[in-house]
Amino acid sequence: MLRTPLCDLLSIQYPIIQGGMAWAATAELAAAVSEAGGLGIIGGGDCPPDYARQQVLQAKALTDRPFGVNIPLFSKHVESVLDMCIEEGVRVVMTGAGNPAPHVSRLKRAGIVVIPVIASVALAKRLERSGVDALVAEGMESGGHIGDVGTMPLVPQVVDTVKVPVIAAGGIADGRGLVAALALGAQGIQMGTRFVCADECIAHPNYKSKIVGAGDRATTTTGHSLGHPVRAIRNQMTREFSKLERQGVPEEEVIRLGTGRLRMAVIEGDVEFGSIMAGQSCGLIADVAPAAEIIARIMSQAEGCLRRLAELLPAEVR
Ligand code: TUI
Repeated sequence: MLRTPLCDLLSIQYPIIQGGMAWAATAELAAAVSEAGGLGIIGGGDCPPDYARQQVLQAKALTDRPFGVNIPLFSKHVESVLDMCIEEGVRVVMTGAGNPAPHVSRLKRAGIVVIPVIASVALAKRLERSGVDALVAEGMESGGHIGDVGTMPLVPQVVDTVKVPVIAAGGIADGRGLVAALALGAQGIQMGTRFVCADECIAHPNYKSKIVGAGDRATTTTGHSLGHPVRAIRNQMTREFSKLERQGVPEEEVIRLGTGRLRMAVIEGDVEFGSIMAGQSCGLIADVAPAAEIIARIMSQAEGCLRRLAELLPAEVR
């Protein structure tokens, strides 16, 4: 079975990491992905440490395999959630939406594997110096908060810049995407949108249906005027947000419109006025399936894909 050195670093079977989506990536999803041989991640969002601890304890009760916690750095609770991860012996901490350098040495001293999600070569370089174990290079095809470089050019530039393993994210939802990521020099993939459509994900059925029904151009980006572009499936919410941004409405008002909208879509199932954060890979996703089946399909598709690619070589150099 296809393996990379990243699998040894993380003690996992397959080089597949689940994105730490706020609200959607609960202990149940993380444990299912880890049980299936990938690395499950609890999405910390901006939840307080007590809630995050309860999620970690629940994941521990559901699996003996390693799992991680993702903490977006704009959370008010970064310090206390990281303390909780240290106290509970969480194996992997991932970060997003900022520069985690000030936190790396504390996490490393506690024996935690630290894997920031980055969207630029500059931050990759800085974070390698701070001692991180690996990096997720996330292209702007991803859902949620994004950078401005696509996965195809970002991943090989990060791979050429750092020595630590690189994990590709953004636009990947199947085995072809895994093989493409490996071809770019990545040692694994992180997928968010694909795992929102796992049976074990608590996202509202309306949210999952929107992803399954989406085509190649279903997503759009908003938030450029705030310096925080976000990718989501086009709906009444994205249209209103874009309109306010075009009108140059004061920042506080645009932020007020955005607040709480992800929860509205994920938990309440309001897919008109809530924010349906999803990546461009939504066009590739045709069903809701158990996490284990998603992973098994991707691995078998990747192996078939690699075999077909090998056949492109003349027999004498294979
Ligand atoms: O973090 C993400 N994606 C996210 S976080 C999130 S939570 C949210 N909730 C409500 C509204 C908006 C967001 C949803 N999606 N991905 C990782 C990521 N990090 N993408 C881009 C970045 C990034 C961008 C700039 C990382 C660092 C950075 O620069 C920081 C610096 O100081 O250089």
